[in-house]
Amino acid sequence: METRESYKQIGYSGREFFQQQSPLLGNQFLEDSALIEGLKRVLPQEVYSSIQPDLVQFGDRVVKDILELGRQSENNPPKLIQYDAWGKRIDKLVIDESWNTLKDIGATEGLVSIGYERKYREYSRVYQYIKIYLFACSSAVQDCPLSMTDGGARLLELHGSKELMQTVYPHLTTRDPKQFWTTGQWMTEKAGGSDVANSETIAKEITGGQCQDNGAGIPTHFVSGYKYFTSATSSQGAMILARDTDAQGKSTNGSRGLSVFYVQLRDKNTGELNNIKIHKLKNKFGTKAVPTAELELINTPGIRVGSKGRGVPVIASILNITRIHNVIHSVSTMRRCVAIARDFAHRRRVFTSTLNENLLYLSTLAEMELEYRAGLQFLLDVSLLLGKSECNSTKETDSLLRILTPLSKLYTAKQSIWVASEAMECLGGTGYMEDSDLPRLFRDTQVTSIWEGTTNVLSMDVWRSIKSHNSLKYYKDSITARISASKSSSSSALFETSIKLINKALDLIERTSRQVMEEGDLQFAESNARRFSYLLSTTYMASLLLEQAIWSKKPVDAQICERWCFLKLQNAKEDSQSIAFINADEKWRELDKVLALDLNEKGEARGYGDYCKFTNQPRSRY
Ligand code: MFK
Repeated sequence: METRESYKQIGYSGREFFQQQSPLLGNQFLEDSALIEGLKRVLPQEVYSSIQPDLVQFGDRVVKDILELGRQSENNPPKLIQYDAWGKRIDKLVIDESWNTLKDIGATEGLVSIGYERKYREYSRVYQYIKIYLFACSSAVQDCPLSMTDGGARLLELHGSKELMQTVYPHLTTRDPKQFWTTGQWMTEKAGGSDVANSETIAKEITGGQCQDNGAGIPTHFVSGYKYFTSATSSQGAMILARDTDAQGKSTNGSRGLSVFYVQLRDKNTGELNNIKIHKLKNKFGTKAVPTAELELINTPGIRVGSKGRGVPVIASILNITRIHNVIHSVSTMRRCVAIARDFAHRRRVFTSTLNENLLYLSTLAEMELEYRAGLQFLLDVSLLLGKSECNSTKETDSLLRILTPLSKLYTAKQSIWVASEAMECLGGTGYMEDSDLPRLFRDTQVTSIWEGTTNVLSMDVWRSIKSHNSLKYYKDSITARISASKSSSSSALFETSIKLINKALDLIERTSRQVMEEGDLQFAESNARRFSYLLSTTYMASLLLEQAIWSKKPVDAQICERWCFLKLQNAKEDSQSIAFINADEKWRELDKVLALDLNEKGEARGYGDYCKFTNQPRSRY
């Protein structure tokens, strides 16, 4: 194929030097075969046909203007100017215009609104979240404020007063960029991150009309306290956790004393902060364009949302949304990393061949792609469940969503960190260089295992969901339903090994949960919580890959499911040690190639080259 760049360049000395071509990216929807197949499975045909053109246009934008804006935002991170030349405290946040433009794009593309317009009923969430998935890695993590805005809209829908639904909700769910607001979620304090029961921020009831309508309605409380991490401080509003105090200053300890308050950050006329001092912008490992601050609220007017003392369950309605956004970001990172490493495989010649013929490179890339595909299935599944739960809540859907939200969040975060790290290695020394963009992707996804609850905190939340929602029953039911479907499928013979391994994993899950739930072995539960969550996640993902294979009827999808089970569920065998070597026979190596290069049925590779095969447009530098 013709290439735009030559492998050779003439140096100033007149000598010829080798010049490596950089990887390119094409339309991020059209080149994502696993996504297209997955969407076709989970969506009714008419919904898929209706949204497909929008996904095609957006898949193009995310490697063009959006990518450029994201890069600009990264290169111009936010700054805080605390004092003016005359010593007056101003706490001015200086935000690059590109960041605001990305927010505007978020509005016009419907990245929050699609989920609330519900044009496609329970399928709306899948549509919305796949758009954000396309956006995330190009957007300098603009998906962070959008995720909290999404959570804020859901919180208002569930717990907001009529007034807040009229004043704030329309701003969070509009497509008009001039009207669009984002909201933050301010929980974390120095004394309480995971353990929010230690929160010190207080809220005093306002009496006697001391406060005027500030754009969101008449404030009910003055909120005071120190918040240690406030993501997206450029937002217009925030949902804040604070402790109610009475006139004598008395309050209830623990999480039962907490409520949620909506705060309007800036004065609607002057644009100045409403009794808020920004003490510093956080010096973070990644997400550099996101203005995360440490700040103090000093009698900041707020409006209580939801019932008094129910702050944790009320704010959990945000957490349960933002945790799914975490899944989106993690899966998006895996996909972007694989896309870069795949294109590079076709361009990089080492030893005697290009990397697309190097067995070891293919094997590594195949494992990365496998992680991505399993993560993608998890994302599609929880997005659909969320849509179902919102449109037609049932005990089964809600309980399943309750356990799968922490599971998908904690597992995909770890997957993406591994995949991003491998992708850097795939590009060798250049992958470690800042301008290769791989370090940014790595740093930005490292936080997904910390944001919105660490792996350990979420593993304990899984046990909580089993206890409070009987969620393990619905979890097991959904897996056994897929196993039953595979048995009645015309290609059932292809699934035998997978089913054997899934059943073994289910046995181990059963024994573990019995030891905890029936024998009350809480120390065993706590010390094994992370291992148990991983087992629950990998087993569930195996069942989703099985469902995809049953649907597609493609033998290669059955092999992909089997590969996953083999690599991830072997440890479910009581006696097994992890296998040191795999019998990588011809069949195994062939699947490596299919996964690594995304070969179609004719054996043609996808996702590489100078021109996108689907649009004939030049592919973009990422
Ligand atoms: C691109 C992606 C962008 C992501 C956004 C980035 C922004 C980043 C900003 C942040 O990181 S914000 C900080 C996030 N912080 C956390 O996620 C806190 C982690 N800690 C937990 O999740 C703890 O488990 C929790 C604070 C919930 C524990 O609180 P408690 O009060 O000690 O728990 P408890 O007593 O078990 O639960 C209190 C109530 O809440 C119970 O209801 P009931 O009173 O009716 O029994 C629980 O059932 C309910 N609850 C807890 N977790 C829930 C929940 N309800 C529904 N869903 C949940 N997940």
